[in-house]
Amino acid sequence: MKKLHLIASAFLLLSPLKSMSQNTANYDENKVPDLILSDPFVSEKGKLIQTVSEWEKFRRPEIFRLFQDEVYGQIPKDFDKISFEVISETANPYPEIADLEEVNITVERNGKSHTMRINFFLPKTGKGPFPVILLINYLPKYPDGKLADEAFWPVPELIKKGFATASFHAETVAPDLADSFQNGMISTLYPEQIGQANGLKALGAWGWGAMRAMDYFQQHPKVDSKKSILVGHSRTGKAALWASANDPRWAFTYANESGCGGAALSKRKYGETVGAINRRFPHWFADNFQKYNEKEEQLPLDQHLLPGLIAPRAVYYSSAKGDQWADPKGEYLGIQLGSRVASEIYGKKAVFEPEFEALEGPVHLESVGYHIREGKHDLTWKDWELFLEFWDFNWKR
Ligand code: GTR
Repeated sequence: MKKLHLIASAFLLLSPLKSMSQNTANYDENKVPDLILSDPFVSEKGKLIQTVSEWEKFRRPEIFRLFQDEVYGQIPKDFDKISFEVISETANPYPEIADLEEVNITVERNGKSHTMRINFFLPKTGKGPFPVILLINYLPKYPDGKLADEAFWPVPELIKKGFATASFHAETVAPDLADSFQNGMISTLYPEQIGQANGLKALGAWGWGAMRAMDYFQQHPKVDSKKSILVGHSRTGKAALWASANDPRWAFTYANESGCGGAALSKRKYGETVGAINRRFPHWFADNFQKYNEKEEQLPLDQHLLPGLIAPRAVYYSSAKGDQWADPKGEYLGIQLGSRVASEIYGKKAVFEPEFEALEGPVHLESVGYHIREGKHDLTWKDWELFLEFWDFNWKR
């Protein structure tokens, strides 16, 4: 068994590893270093954190700042005006069961404006207000101009279960490309962020997009925005987690196979590493995150501290056995250790008991949950089904 140390902060130096591809990455548990992880319940000044007010006043802001400055970059909250326009551009693929609202959301700041688009389906049956699921989709938008069969997004199934559901494509907020990610809302609305070592990057921009969608839901008479779920797969799972850490309006956050820089512990260096992700996707994370390429042990935090930023709201992770690049065990440890804020500070019944290797099925607890399934990297109906069981368990309890 690997040793796991929890200390207030850790600065260890190990010999640098070369940049890794999926083929050359480490998949050997024996080569995973002993983990030295910061203790969520000891402040930077060494104070023991035991109560909700100590957590919310001292420790949570410290951890939030570390993620903001060292990992994801800022998500600016200010703007001058937001407006919504429902347009009709695309045929509704599900006219029998759902109404479609294609919504242009226009945000203005300092005399400039950016318009993003959400595609929003509401059940035809029932009066509402409906719980709402938002998926951040990173695949190129509107294949063939149709909204049916959008990847990862099982609209008819969700509608039949009584949810309203929306999606937006990352590129309507910020393109997913290293040389043009700033050409969306970043350069238009927040140009001062460009070049800052902790400035807004693509993951934060997509999270900002989710917040603007929430602005729309909050004023919508048919939406119960208190019953809201933010979902992301893989890169947008990372974005969803950071968005939810920034915006307490999300009741549930579901990150599927979000891997390195999302659910998984960076210090394990298993599968995708900080150096590998920063080199392939230099536009996703804060520039500061590059400091830890091949030096994960120098990170003053790890991803086990992320669920605590969302607590006591619900957070759910999932993995796939065939997705070793995302490090399923590291994802599990991220939520297992991260759930301690829900259980020890907020008193939720959220103690993750089983060891990863002994898991026999989904772990569905009060406000935190996890599953791992067979198969490869993907967001499948099986994932949605298990997540929705977790949702039912938590709302109906
Ligand atoms: C991979 C990347 C992962 C993950 C994935 C995805 O290439 O290495 O971190 O985000 O893409 O988004 O599908």
